[in-house]
Amino acid sequence: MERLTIQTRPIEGQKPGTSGLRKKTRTFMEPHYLENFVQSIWDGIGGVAGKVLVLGGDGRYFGDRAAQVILRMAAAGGAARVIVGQGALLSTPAASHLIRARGTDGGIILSASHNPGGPDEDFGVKFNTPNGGPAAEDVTGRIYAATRAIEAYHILEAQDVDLSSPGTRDLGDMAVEVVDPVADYAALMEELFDFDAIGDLLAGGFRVVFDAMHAVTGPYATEILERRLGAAPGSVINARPKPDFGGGHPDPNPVWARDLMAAMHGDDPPDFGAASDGDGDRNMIMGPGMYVAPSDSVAVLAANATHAPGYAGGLKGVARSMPTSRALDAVAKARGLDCYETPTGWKFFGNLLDDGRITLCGEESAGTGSDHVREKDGLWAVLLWLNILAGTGKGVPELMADHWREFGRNFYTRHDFEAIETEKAEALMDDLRGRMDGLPGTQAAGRRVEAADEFAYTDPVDGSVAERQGIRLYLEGGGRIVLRLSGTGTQGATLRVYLEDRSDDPATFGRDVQDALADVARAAHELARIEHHTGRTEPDVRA
Ligand code: VG1
Ligand code: CO
Repeated sequence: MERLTIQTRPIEGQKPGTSGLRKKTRTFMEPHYLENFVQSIWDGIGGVAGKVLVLGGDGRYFGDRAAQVILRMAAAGGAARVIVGQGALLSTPAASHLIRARGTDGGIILSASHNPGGPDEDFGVKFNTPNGGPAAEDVTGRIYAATRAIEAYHILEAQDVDLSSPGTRDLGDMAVEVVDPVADYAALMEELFDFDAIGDLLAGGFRVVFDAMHAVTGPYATEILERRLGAAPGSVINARPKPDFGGGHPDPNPVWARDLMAAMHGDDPPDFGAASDGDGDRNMIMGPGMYVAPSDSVAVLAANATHAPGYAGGLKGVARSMPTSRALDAVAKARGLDCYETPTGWKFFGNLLDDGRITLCGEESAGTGSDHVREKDGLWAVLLWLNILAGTGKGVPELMADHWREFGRNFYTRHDFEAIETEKAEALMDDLRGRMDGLPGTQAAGRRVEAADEFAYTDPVDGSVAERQGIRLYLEGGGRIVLRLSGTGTQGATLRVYLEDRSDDPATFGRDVQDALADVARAAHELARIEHHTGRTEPDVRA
């Protein structure tokens, strides 16, 4: 097998975003595009010689091809071993677990997560470090610098490696170890949760539906929910991973999780509904006729986690991304827990988890997780919910009502304005940044602005600083508006407007969320001059 050195030149725009490098699939398929980035990963981490890596992805179009290229490049770089999920499949949390459990030097996840897949849709590559988490900014910075200086990459000339069944194969001097993608992860879940209690709940007639959205969690959910916990066959829907996710966005929200929404809003709905995203790190939770906002979900999990054996000893602390609602803060305050506020993106939780400062954390974008891995984890959240429902004997609506009665309610929604021209979106942010200091004391849509700032974060563990992480406008009475631009989109810019309002009055707890936030939304439009800058009056998605 010959080791080839291919001359190349830097390619523009290979800067990792919120979660790895995400681009149109066709961009990734252009000559040298993937190879340049993979070589830059190797260069950014000081080479792969002698290293052991994990490799897998969410099964989207081009993932199987990309996996073979990465294996040949790892072999050419002198890697000792790559542990690959069978069929090149691994959910993001399962990859994180494997990286940690096997003591490896990190791993590559092939996914664009909740973005759609297919030749005309999106693809992504993410590098995770030996702690199992997404590479922190210093590492992604070195990778990006390498993409700008690259002159050549190395690749073995070889046939495809058979990834269709478990076993170890040679690729040049490197071992390719193909593993069952589900087994180790399912074993970890059995350690954390009371499978007997959840099994009894299900055996007692409690019905669940889990929408895998034709993405990677299908095999995981079928094994865990149906086979190990005894949920009725067919409880997992859209269970077969497809390269194009059946044509939809594998994004578990009320817009895209249509089948789940139909089931939970239909006649005789199941007692519990959930969905996950392309790569299995997000979760959506529903009760009969009821959507649980992710910001509430993380608060409920924090308040009740001790029902699960893995958390019976209590929590060390909690964290949420800045735009996530402050429902979690209310729980932390009542329970005397430290509560950290981090920039958007899971990589910012890594140090807090590694340093033992927090046990549980979450983001408003349907991501929740704990120190069991270093990624957010969709099925983990589903199992913790089920463990809590089994432990408390309550249904979802009752649990939520009790939660709000105890901690108050933070009404919350995110409005996304997608595919805006990048210059217009940046002009909006620049304009708001420029006017920000003059906003406190002014009124918008009948609400008084109390404070305004731009979020910057200093990591309490290593002192690294992340600036310009979103503009925050605080309104009198506990309201808050946050604006930031997405770092995962592949087309123009997506403006995310996060709206929150606080109520301690039980008479309001049943209100429709969009109604309850209508004035905060109007204030956001006025203050940020959204229509003036973008021409938009309505968001594309209300999550
Ligand atoms: C979005 C979410 C963020 C999440 C990220 C990756 O980023 O807002 O909370 O961590 O996606 O999630 P952005 O920059 O587009 O707002 V996943 O499941 O797509 O890896
Ligand atoms: Co994801």
